[in-house]
Amino acid sequence: LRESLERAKDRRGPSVGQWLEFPGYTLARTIASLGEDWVLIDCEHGNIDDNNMYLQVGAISSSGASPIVRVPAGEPWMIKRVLDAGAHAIMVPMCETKEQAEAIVRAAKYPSDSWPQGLRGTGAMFAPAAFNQTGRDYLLRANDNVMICVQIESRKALENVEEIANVEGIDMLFIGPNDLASSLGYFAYNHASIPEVQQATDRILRATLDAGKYAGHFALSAEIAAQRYNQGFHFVNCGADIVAVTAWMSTEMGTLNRL
Ligand code: 3PY
Repeated sequence: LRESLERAKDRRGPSVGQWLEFPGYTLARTIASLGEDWVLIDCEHGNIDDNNMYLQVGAISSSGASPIVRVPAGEPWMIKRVLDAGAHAIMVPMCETKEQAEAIVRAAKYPSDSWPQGLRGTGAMFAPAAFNQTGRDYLLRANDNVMICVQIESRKALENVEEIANVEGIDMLFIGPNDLASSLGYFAYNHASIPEVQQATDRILRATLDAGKYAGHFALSAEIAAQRYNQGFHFVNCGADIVAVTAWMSTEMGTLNRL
């Protein structure tokens, strides 16, 4: 994951992924074999329970992509389970203040010399395999290897974005454009055409780059993903399972009805 983000930082191509809303080992394995850098398991909005999250993390890592899990909220117990499953990164929705960002970092770090304030408990039985590491190596290196991404997707987060971006341990800021538009008082799906949302997007991107962090943006097509990469973002999805399945099936049904 980090390699793909560094590639994007050098402007040698985006860090690209796909987004899972459906549960299932087989689905995750199939999608993770398409050659993307990462696959995100959405436990905030997707129909993915704890057991399926564990199965999908294993399926994705064994296919050579990085498993990233979006947790339902920034609760330490949720972060712990996801990291113990072997997630290479966590994405936390609705981070709005520097204090919340600091609490997320504490929850994701083992106590160590460089992170004495870390709160993560030891007991990651499955995570080492997801990194091809021994248990000992995982424990020694997880604080450096596991990445922490927070979503900036509300008016309050926007007001505090410079402070959030500078929190030590936060690796990436990711814009959820639908929630951001909604919180700014607009219809979520119109986000791309609303000047105030785009100005907010520019401010978040600038704060992220100024802090030397990675910037991510949600996208549901290759075209939008490319636009966001060309704008300066590093990390973009270019679809989601439910969007792909419904779009393809309804197009085929429409075509058949016209034949
Ligand atoms: C948003 O667009 O608000 C997101 O968080 C993407 O899922």
